[in-house]
Amino acid sequence: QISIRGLPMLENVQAVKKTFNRHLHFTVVKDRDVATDRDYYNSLAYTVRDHLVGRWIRTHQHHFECDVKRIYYLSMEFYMGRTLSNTMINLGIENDIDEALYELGLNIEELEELEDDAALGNGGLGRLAACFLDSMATLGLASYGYGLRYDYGIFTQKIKDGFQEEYPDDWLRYGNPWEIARPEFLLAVNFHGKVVEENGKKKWIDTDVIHAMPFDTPIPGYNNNIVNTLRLWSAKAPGKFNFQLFNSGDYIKAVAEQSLTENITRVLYPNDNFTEGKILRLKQEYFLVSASLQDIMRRYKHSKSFKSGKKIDFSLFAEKAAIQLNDTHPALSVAELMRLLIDEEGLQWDEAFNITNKSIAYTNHTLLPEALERWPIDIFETLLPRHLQIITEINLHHLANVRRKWPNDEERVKRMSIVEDEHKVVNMGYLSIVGSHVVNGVAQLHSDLLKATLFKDFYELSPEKFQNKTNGITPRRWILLCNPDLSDKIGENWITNLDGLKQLREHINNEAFVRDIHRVKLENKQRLAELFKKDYGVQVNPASLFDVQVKRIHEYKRQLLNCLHVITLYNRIKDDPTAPVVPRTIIIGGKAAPGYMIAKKIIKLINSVGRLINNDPVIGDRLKVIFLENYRVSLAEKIMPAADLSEQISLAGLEASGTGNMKFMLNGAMTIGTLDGANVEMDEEVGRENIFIFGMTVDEVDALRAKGYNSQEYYERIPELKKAIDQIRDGIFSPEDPELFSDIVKCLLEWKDHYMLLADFESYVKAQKRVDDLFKNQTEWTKKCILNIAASGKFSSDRTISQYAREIWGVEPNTAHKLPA
Ligand code: DL6
Repeated sequence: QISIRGLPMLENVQAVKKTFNRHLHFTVVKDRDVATDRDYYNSLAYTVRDHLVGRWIRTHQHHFECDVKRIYYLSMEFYMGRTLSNTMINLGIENDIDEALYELGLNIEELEELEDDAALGNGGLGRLAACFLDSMATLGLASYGYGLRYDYGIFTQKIKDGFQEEYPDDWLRYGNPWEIARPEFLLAVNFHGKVVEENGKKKWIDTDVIHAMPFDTPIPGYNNNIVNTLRLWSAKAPGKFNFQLFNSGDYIKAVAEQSLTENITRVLYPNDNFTEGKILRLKQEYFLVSASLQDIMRRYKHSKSFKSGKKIDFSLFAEKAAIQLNDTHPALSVAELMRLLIDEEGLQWDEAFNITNKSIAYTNHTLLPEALERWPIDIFETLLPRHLQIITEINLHHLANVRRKWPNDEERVKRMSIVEDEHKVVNMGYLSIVGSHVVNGVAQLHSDLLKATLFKDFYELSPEKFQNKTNGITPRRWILLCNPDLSDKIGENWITNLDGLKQLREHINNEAFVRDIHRVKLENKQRLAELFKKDYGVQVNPASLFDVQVKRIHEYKRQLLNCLHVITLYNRIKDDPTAPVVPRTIIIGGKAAPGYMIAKKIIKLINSVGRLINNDPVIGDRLKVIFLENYRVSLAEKIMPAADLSEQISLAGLEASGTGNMKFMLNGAMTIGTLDGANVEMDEEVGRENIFIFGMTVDEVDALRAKGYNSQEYYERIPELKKAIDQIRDGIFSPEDPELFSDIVKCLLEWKDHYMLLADFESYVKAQKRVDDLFKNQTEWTKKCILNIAASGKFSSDRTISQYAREIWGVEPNTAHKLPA
């Protein structure tokens, strides 16, 4: 079988070698006697980048000439991971490059490992934005990502004595060959000041100005010669920042203060599904919004329609620009676009609101109350006084609307107010809904719950606004790049049409094919086992069941339920050391927010349980527990291809979608999961006989809560559960500090077990037994894995983006559209 990566072309290989040597000499300024591996990485990155440049410029020209509608994806997070191999794959040059480096005596895989992840995201929300950029470029949409260029991305996690420690992620320390600074497009963003009225017009004056410097990263589509742009803003103090200090002669202090203003884009807030409410975060959000919207406006004004000197006609704005809000973090877009249109461009309120509403749409990514943004009014008063006025007025119009529909329902009016008088806060979710023409959730269940619970009143007011867009992942990174051997085995029609995988069902009784798929998985597991040996000094059995839970550590994701199962498996072996068992390697990874104490304790518990189990000679290689340090995109690329079992075990109703679940499925792992988020749709696609579903449904969770949930009952009734919890409480895993995990035990027994682990334990353990039974028959197991791969087509982000394009943005996606090479 010929690899889908094709054969290298001799003349291309020679050209690559020449360019590489030229960059080493002229760009990196080294010769081969003194060059380091990092110099080689940089020369390689510049060589690959050269292939993007012409395509990038031509894409811009093409979009300008055709005066297309632009799609703007505004997000506080873009979790991009590495760029080098993805770029080579999307441009189809990786074989030529591989061959050239080989001939130069260099190891490409070692060089690839030198690239730091661009980790400007926390988890699913940020990675989704990155997958969307890939799909938008592949589908030929004229799209731009807008975000912040944090100096420090998500912290580096180190595990010391089983505890998480956080270190700054200095990802730019060696420079970034993938970005281009664009000082010529620098913009001013205003803060503070006051609002005055002049000739009946509002003016925002006496503001503090901070400059936004754009850095552009190319986003190549797959095999279509399109290169779009991710524009990230970096804060820069204006030359004469704090004029008074400069004038008073305190030059040193004035310059030092400049660097303080640049703190706005210093660091990503490390919270997933949690809002910390710090002023610096609101400043970041406004900085992103204001710079991006000014940029969007500037592009609109310079578009071909107005080049001939025609008067700028804003009535066309929503036809030429779609602005998608990735959660409420960029919700200030509603107020800022109104401000730009009214205060800067002189439009009337109604026209401005109509344009704003038609161009903006909002995606909600969570129902968790602690993640919903509500900013205190007094912060707005000082930081963004003009925006507070605009929001207040939007709210007046909105509430008048509510009263028109429900004339005698002041309770409802109060509930629906964007400005919550009682708590003196602005509800950013409500602002986003009112300012948008479409609101969507990220999986069907989640979208239904939004309408039935969190946004029920708003759904009743404008049912036509509410949509679902089930999440997806890009097949380029999440199979072609990370699992080349599997990619080679499954044909190639799926790369831009993941539904094409359906045809694998026809091969399910082809023994040789099943054996091939089984071998690919085993080899991927062997590679991962080597990494465990090297990085953690733990020897695992590659034939054991690789049972994986990788995601942010959060109580609702229930890593603790997994841990209770691990302890149960351990106890069973100890109780009957001669009984046959299916050997398992339990792999858990993820970061806890630095201030989330219980989540950090859970990490410590997993490590402590692992320490006891991994060193117990009675257990041997029948059970091993690995906590993966510093889980991130580039590590996920090694984990997904090697997993047998994917743990998606959140309490039903709380995981909006999940996207890790999709990555595992596409790479041929079986899923054990609750009917939550996108698991529900995975179950529909693959069929209940090919997935391990357990636990309560959303309705059952609600019913149990309504009845009065008492976790103690389960503890008393289920001996294996009681034993595991008692062991944690009694310090079996922490003899050096027996009280260490008392909070965890209290969460489960005294503090109501909010995420209902105990209620789902029994059904989880039974489902795990079904997993073991199937794993004993490797052929049947592999067949089901193949059926999972075959059923994963729906979860391509190309499908997701096509739906956004047609149903929200009003543009037509097109995989066939190619620019000339
Ligand atoms: O939609 C992407 C991702 C979902 O897959 C996860 O289920 C969900 O938890 C996550 N949501 C957030 C919310 N953060 N805020 N705000 O990260 O979004």
